[in-house]
Amino acid sequence: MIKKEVSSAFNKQIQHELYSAYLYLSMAAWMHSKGLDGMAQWLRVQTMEEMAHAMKFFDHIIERDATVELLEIEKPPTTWESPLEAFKAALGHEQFITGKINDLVTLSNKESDYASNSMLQWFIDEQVEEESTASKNVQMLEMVGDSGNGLMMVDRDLGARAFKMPSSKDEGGE
Ligand code: OFO
Repeated sequence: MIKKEVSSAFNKQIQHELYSAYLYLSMAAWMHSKGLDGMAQWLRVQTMEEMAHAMKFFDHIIERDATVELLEIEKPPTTWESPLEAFKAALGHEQFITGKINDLVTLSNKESDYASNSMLQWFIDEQVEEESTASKNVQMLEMVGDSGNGLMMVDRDLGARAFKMPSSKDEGGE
């Protein structure tokens, strides 16, 4: 059985992960509206990864005999000044999520909840990857600046991303 304080914090994290999915889906919609279908594809895959993250917390709560309570999801922004600004916002959001995961680790340590702590280690590693990928996208877009050709190349590159369905609860995607 999981302590109430931990399960409440995990329910809150489901909300954060679902907001991440919502945010990236909104960015994908905006990219499509600008004809940047490759960047939209990358963000659509990211949306599915975020859903998988939310489901990891969902499953953990259920497995520990507690109750999932879905909380309200805020409306995300719908427009950005440029693809660069959108990806900068994505990086800032990932840094925010890393802070939330770190807080959960601190809580699980305080409560001596070793099972939760073990599950959270996957997220610690995942956030390193999430921030690194988001940061690379920002760097690429900063490099191409206003070049239409450069933007098209980045669009093609990001469009190659495909979603890998997690094969077990220990895998959350690529
Ligand atoms: Fe769930 O890692 Fe991004 O937000």
